[in-house]
Amino acid sequence: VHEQDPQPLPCDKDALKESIRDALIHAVGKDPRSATHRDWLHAVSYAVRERIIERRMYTKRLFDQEQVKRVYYLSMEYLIGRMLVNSLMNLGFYEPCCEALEELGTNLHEIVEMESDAALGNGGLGRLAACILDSMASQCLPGYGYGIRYEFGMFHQGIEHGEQVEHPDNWLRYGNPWEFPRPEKIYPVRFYGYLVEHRERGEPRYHWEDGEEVIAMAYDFPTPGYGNKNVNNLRLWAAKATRDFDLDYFNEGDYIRAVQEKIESETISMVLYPNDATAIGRELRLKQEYFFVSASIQDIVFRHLDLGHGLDKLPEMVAIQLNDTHPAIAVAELMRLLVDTHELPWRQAWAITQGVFSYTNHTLMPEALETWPVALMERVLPRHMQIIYDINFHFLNEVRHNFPGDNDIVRRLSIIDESQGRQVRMAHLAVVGSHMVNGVAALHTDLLKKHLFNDFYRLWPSRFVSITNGITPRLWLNQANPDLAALITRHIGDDWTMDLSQLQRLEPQVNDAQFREGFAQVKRRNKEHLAALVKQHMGITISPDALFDVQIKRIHEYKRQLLNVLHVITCYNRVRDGRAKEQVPRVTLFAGKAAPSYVRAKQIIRLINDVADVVNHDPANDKQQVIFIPNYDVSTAAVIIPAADLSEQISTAGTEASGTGNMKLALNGALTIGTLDGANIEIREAVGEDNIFIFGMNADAVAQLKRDGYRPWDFYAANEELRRALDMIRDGFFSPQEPGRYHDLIHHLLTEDQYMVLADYEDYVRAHEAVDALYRNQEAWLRKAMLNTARMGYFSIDRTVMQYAREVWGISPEGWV
Ligand code: DL6
Repeated sequence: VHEQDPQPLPCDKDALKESIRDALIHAVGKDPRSATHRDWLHAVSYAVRERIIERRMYTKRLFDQEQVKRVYYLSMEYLIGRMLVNSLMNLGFYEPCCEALEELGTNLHEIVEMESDAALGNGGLGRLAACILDSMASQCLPGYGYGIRYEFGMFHQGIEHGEQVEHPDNWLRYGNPWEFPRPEKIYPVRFYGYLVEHRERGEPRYHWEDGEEVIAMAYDFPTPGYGNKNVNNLRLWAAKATRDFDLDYFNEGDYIRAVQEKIESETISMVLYPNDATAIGRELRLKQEYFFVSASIQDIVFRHLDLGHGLDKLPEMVAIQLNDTHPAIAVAELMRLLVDTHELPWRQAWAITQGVFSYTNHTLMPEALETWPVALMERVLPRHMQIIYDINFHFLNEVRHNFPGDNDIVRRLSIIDESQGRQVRMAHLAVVGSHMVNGVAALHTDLLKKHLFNDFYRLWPSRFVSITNGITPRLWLNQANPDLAALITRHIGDDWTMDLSQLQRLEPQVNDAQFREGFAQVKRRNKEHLAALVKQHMGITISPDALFDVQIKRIHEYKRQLLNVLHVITCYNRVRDGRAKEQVPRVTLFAGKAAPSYVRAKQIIRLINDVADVVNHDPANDKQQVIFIPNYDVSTAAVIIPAADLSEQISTAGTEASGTGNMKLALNGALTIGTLDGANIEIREAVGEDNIFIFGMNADAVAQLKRDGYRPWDFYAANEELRRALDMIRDGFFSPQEPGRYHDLIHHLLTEDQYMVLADYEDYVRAHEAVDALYRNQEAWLRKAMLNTARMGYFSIDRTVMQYAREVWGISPEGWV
């Protein structure tokens, strides 16, 4: 604290009350007597952010002074959710703030509902980025996030006549108290244009000229850590026109044309592409990627130099993590800055670049792997294309040296894919430009080494590590499930919030009837809470006595919501046949968005709703309800997860890189029914195989069946219940007004069934019978649910981040403050 600094603002109830009232009048401009919930929301947020920004300044000074190595996380997506309660809990202001608001005649629970989710991401990848930011701040690690300040985040999903309709997410409409615009923090970003070559001291040098220049302007989102005074920063870039109006056009009297250029530049950061697990391949997407990468790399280099370090010290002071390949162009951008702007020799620049970057792969799915046509790259980023050629030239020389005479491996490893038009393989650029590459679960990393990156692995085995994903216990247990958090804290204290392995101390409590009772009551209340939400938003009454069977995630064929639907129909048929005596009453809950252009995923949503319509309205069916909760987002997840009994993690083995919903649900005491895919394998190891329902083929069996020639028809022919369910869908039983609605879907399943739904059906139904049997014994179920919670400590994001810190970023707790 410097002498001239003001005293830090006090954080007791009275001080908060004063600040809130002051903010309401002076910042929001409202009379307390007529203020709405939204006005109060903004007033509280301003009162809280004043205190956050103070801590941010101290944190920055400390990191500068201590000359710490900084970590920069580059991600196209951050799925943050609401910020007020998270900030209050991290800062320890939650209780005093509740009291302050009570005294001001309002109530925190009501006003938080007015806050929009910051939904700047699609799913797992973006949520992981948000968890990593929380962990870095909470563990006092000097970690900065960089991304895009999308004007429109993930679309709002409506369901009309059973179908998904997309509405724009205008999350900034009422202003955003959590961001600090930095109009002075701007960087130019160039696109298109051409290169001018000249020679300096015999060396060729390039000038990238003309084209289109856009300004990237910073918006800072300070991110407070939990239970400490550390506040890190997430810097998101917005695109601004270089000149607000093109003066030439303006002077010529063409006012509209003058404004048009401004609008076109600013579209770059306008909207998040709502695609999960598919590469987009659009020019605007490439521009988004380069836009935020260029601004971030310029900012990182500027800060490094500003702190007085030489460029040779970059790898010592800076680690940059590439969250998937979306920011992979950063490798070429740093090379451009080092070679063209700072005039470093190529070899030195390359050593620095490789020393700085590391890359996380999040998918094996071929359709998600980014490639860009060389022609497009040449046009949009001519200098980068040239740098990529040079990187590839040096790299392929190394390959030839290591595998003399093997031209095939050269072709396979090349950054340029020549097989179907010339394409830049962004994953190859990321691997070549990084010193470490990681997968996000043990199986996933294994498959990366065996298949996708096998040649790279043979070349550089020590470059590959596995770092299993994690989740933040601050949001996914402490905040989302306050009653369970309080129960746990009463028994083992609250150290678990920062050391989740402490949960194992709950294991002995499994034999304590009182604890079991407490655990059961918490689950019951959470189910009532979810039932109230379903009633409020959908007008449907569901009974908390039923088993809540939950599948919440993006709608995608590989995640196999269809398998779940087939089981629902099978159970329904058993009810109709009077063969459902053993079945426990169930509510099968689905939630998730489909990419707007993904026709089959949207059809799956429609099918779920069609099946729900029939099953829920059959008066003879007292065993089943099917619910599709619209607009799945972080806030909805925080209500569903604590209420779940059963967690559906049923992707085809070898397709889900890790999953993180599986972790959130198990931590909150849901039992998993799942395949041996992604992190499910490690969850099984952690919770014990008696406490999880595993079914279906493993990744080897899937690969074998594919090699042998998979014939889904054989499975259809061999299983009567499966046949009946598929026939009902195909023949319009669930869509009588349009009997042919699902012809194509069923035809596809019977002829292709790429994700082997039919092959895993029988074992899935068997596993569900085991679920029913266990659920009938409530005490046995409860014990297993508690063991799940007690044994999930390993899946804390703090463990994940610590592993990155030590194994990838080259920093250890001793290295930061
Ligand atoms: O690593 C976070 C998350 C994993 O848990 C999911 O299994 C995986 O599907 C997801 N990957 C993507 C891929 N997008 N791209 N590219 O979202 O990452």
